[in-house]
Amino acid sequence: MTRIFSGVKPTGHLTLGNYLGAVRQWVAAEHAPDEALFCVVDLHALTVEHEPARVRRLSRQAATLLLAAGLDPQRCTLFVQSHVDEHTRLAYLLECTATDGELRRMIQYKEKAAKAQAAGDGVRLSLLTYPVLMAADILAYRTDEVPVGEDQRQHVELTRDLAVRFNQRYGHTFTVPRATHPAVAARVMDLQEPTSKMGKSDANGAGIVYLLDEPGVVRKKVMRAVTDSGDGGVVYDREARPGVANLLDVLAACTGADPVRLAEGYTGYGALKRDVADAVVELLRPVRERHAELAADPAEVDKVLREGAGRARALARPVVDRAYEAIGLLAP
Ligand code: AQP
Repeated sequence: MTRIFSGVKPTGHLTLGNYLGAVRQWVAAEHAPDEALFCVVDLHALTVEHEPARVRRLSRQAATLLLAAGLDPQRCTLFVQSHVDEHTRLAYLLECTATDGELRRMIQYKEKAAKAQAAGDGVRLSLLTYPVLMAADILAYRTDEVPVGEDQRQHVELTRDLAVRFNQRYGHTFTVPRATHPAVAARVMDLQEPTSKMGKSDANGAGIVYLLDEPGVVRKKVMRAVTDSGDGGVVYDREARPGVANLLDVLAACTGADPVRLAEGYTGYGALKRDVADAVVELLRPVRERHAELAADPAEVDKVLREGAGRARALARPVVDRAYEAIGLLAP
């Protein structure tokens, strides 16, 4: 049986990028005969400037949205990272396995550290070490597959390196996981800045479609999406025409069609944008509706998270205990 693990950071409201790049794969995975664990990785949200009450609110909202998107607590384990101490226990051992140099090479660290410095904020040490905590999240469950968007490729590579290194030094302890990405829309771009990823913590919401945006707001954002200059018509070219390629990718992901073939059906951007807006509104409609129902009963969501944490802890504890013993620590 394949074991699947993935997570989402409560750093903002979930976006279309999160949905197409990750969450939709998670929902599909729980219907396969696999064992799947999904996590609101709240500790990762503390690596940049944060407001405590907002992180708490967004954590419950993310869990509610994951349920609304179709995760079924009878088929998967849904929990909050900070509820399972094994993640931080294991992270320390992996910090003793990773090197400063390999963490400083992480693209997200470089980008976010530069952003924090530009804003006059200090760069939190946890921003540097967070990929190690992410490795612990994954390795604690002897995960086989990590369904993520393209932007997480480098972090999963690091996780693999750490698993291999730990196993070689201290004896076989961890499964070496692999990342999986959707065939299209593995990297949904910002509608206003189509050379940058659509990220939920970005300041300018105009280029970001949030899962809970009203249909009218979704339409406005899509219709105002930046397209590319040039009179080459509608063609799929990610390098030369990133804005149009992004819209085609989103439409392809919503309809199951091929983005290159889709481009052949359009002569102008207006019709393309209208179709993208319709498709996204329809894709998100059931998620918004279900979210409204679930959000009315937060105690039920909290119960799912509590039970999920119990199941997760039971899986992670023996793996982390084994790692403690393997690395040379005396059992209590
Ligand atoms: N634009 C995207 N396209 C495809 N997949 C995406 N993911 C995120 N953005 C896109 C995937 O969604 C999962 C959860 O993402 P996350 O919570 O780790 O990160 P985020 O939504 O991108 O939020 P932030 O705070 O803006 O973080 P940074 O800037 O650090 O990425 C992941 O599987 C991710 O790949």
